[in-house]
Amino acid sequence: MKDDRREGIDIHEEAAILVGVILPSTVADEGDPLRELAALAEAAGVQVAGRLLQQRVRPRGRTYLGKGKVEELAAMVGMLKAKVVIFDNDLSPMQIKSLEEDLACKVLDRSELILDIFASRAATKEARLQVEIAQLEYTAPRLRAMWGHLGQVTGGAPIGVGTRGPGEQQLEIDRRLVQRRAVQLKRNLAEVQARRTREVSTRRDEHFTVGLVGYTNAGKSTMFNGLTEGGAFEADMLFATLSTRVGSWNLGGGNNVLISDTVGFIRDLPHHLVASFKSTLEETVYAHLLLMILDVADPAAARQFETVNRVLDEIGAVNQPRILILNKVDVLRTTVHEGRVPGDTLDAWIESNPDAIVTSARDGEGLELLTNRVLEQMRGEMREVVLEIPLSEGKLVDLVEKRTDVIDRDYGTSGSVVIRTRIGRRQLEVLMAGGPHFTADGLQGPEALAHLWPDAETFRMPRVPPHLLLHPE
Ligand SMILES: Nc1nc2c(ncn2[C@@H]2O[C@H](COP(=O)(O)OP(=O)(O)OP(=O)(O)O)[C@@H](O)[C@H]2O)c(=O)[nH]1
Ligand SMILES: [Mg+2]
Repeated sequence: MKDDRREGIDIHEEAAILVGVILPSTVADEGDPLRELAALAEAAGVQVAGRLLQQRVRPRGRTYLGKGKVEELAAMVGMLKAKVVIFDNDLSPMQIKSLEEDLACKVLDRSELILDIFASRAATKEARLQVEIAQLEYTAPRLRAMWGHLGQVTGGAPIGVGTRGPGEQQLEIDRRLVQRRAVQLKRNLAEVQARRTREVSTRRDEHFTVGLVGYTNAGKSTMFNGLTEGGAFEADMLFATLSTRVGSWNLGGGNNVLISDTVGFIRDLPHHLVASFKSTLEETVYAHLLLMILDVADPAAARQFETVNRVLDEIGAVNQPRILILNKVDVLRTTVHEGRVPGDTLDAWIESNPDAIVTSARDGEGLELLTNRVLEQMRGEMREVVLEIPLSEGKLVDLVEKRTDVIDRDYGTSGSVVIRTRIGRRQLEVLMAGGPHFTADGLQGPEALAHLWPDAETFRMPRVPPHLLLHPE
């Protein structure tokens, strides 16, 4: 039999067999357990030729699958002329090696597939660096033999999944080269990121920033385009967006905010990828407000919601208010999923999240409501306040003049300016985040906020309707 084990392979256009091992701990998508893997495979450009599922109490050590199933799979590979087998489960290096021997074809796991999609989509220098580092770190320790073309190690091209080749004896040298390469890439990335961090923090200081977050394919880019001048790539495939785009969103009445569209989340995102993409997500972490977009028509919406929350926790985006957006409501209206009445689903989400906004980013439905809500959020509840700001804080004075409704001002002789203005709670919060440079009604920082807005509404986190909970408390 011809040996199709990975040797500088390219998985695009290849016939693939998808394999899922369902363990007791597996929280499968409703309906088809391999639905998301199939969508990922499609996004990677693979032709899905067959599927294989097995239920097991625990994975079999050597091959993950049971012995009989491996034989069945080998027969499928031959019959369907498959070139690659893709597992929904994460495999150890040994398991990949054993499976490739038994099946005589390439074997990838879910994380590698995701990395491959990222590698083929990465368009900016930063994204390319991030993906390559993640690939080096995820792939390197699992190599039975490193890719043959060492040129890539120093060449700088992203190393595609499956570019592992033969050369067992090269392993040690390769490992060292990989490490050196990773160090070098991280240094380059650190430079790019330092610049980005400065940009992000400047934007945050000077504007109200809104971050779009959500599961991949939820409609973030479509929403972004609907709210701004557009320009974001939207497509019905997973991970259409890989880098962050920032646009100006006019809320009316001369109020503009900056809104960012970024990479989507997915369950079990390879650990290294999360780490590498931290800076892409920085825009999100530091946004003043998050718009959490949910494809409410997706049968796996509850699980996707939980994933998004988990990733937000992981990257430390936990302090800002979030508005839940129930998107693709047009789909809910026109389809009936597996006997569930769609209206009930929407009602349940709204009941659990009375502040949620129902939208169809595609049709523009709900965007006006969303715009008004964000305007309210941006300003916060308004109060008339007397601010005393040292004249040395020119930038701060400038911001107050530009963004609040100034009633009068007095450039006294004390070295500070006294401004009476109408200002929203959130606006004052943002100004105070810059440091204890001024007083509001004679008070500083949290004291001023507590004094001016004694019963400010605390923010309610969005939540999954109880009956849709996957892990009920
Ligand atoms: N029917 C319907 N389709 C929508 C809606 N919003 C987005 N879509 C479609 O859903 C698909 C994904 O939309 P995107 O905006 O690319 O999704 P995304 O969240 O940016 O996805 P990634 O960039 O892959 O994370 C596209 O085919 C959109 O046309 C909606 O409200 N209704
Ligand atoms: Mg997108």
